[in-house]
Amino acid sequence: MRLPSRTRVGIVGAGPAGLLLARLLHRAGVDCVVLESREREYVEQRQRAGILEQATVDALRGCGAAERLDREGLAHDGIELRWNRRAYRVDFPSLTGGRRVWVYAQTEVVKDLIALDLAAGVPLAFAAPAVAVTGADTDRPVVHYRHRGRERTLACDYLVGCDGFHGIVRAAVPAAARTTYERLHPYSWLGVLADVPPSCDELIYARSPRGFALHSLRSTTVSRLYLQVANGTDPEAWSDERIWDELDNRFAVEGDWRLRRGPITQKSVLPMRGSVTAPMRYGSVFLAGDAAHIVPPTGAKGLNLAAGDVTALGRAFAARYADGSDRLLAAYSDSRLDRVRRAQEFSYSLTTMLHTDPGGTDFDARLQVSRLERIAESRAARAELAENYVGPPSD
Ligand code: RFL
Ligand code: PHB
Repeated sequence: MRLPSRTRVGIVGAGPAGLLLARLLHRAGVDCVVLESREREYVEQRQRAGILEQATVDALRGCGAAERLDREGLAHDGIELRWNRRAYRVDFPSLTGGRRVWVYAQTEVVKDLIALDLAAGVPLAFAAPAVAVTGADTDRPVVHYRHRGRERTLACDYLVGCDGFHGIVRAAVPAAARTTYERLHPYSWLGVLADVPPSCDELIYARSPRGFALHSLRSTTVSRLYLQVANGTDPEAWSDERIWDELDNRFAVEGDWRLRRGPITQKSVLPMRGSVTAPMRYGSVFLAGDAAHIVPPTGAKGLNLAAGDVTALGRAFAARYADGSDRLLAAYSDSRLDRVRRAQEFSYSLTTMLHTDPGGTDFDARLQVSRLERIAESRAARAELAENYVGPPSD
């Protein structure tokens, strides 16, 4: 594929944010170019999110990217909370006016979007790392990147950093023009993928004195499980048997529920952090998705926030090129930061309710149990959890 040296919207990063934005822009007739540092195979296999909110599903449907999701995605109407050997189900539709979530892996969203973008002829280059941005404060930002052994440039009207937490676009905004707000939690997740049918119909979030555990799934034959571990944990220090024993212990519940065991095919450790960079716009440069904000994965919000950001940007660029209106572009940062703050608060509150703080005391543990019991007792507390979990209705 020949890559143009100029375009209207330059996009750095072909994760869900960059790929969905490219799809939306293509449908709106706005030229764009996507530069991705990794190979296609790597991007398509990277294990990450599993839960899509209604608004994300609607956004994918709205741009014709949900054909396989509608066939293979699993609609989920609730989650189970566990603590003190007790299980409690939170039902979403009855608490949120009918909303629910979908289990459809990020790997599959990414595969679907790559296939559609390439079939539509969107210039999407893999193994093309952006190395620098110049002219961020002008109306002609330029991305410098490498491709097939050559140094190249892409001049754009607008540049969107969809290059994740470790990307380079955020760093192109002068330090004095941005502020990053951050909270690193004193624990991480050990995430595993196992070739075994899920042991539950719905996700299980468990608080135990030994730490948090989550049972999720990728399909009817593949389970996805997470364990709270100490920061700096080496995944190889955890044998399969130790992982299953620890999961058994943390999910323990009255009654005859059993955790199915099977071969573990992948293990990785991820730190738990909340981070927001504001504003999300500087001159002609915009930040979207993990490039602008990270949430601890407990609330399953990261991918959904990324999709929300680019849905707003797609609309704003469409308006800009249809009738010259900058109104939506001007509103982007403030309106998205409102949403991001809500998701941060929810993710923080779920995280701190369910994880064992290594510096915490019995007092803190009792407060956590009290918060869980309040959810079981009060419809209002359940509705608060459910509304945040399923996310806002699509607009
Ligand atoms: P991504 O997916 O990190 O994509 C960024 C892309 O940019 C590329 N890149 C560059 N390309 C060119 N030049 C450069 N200099 C570049 N630097 C980087 C990278 O290679 C990459 O392809 O960011 P994006 O698109 O904003 O998407 C965000 C989501 O990936 C992320 O928020 C979620 O995965 C978070 N998350 C979850 N979110 C949910 O909504 N629901 C979940 O259930 C959920 N579970 C999770 C998660 C994240 C996890 N991890 C591993 C962090 C579970 C886990 C375990
Ligand atoms: C996942 O399936 O990877 C997953 C599900 C729910 C979360 C986090 C991760 O809260």
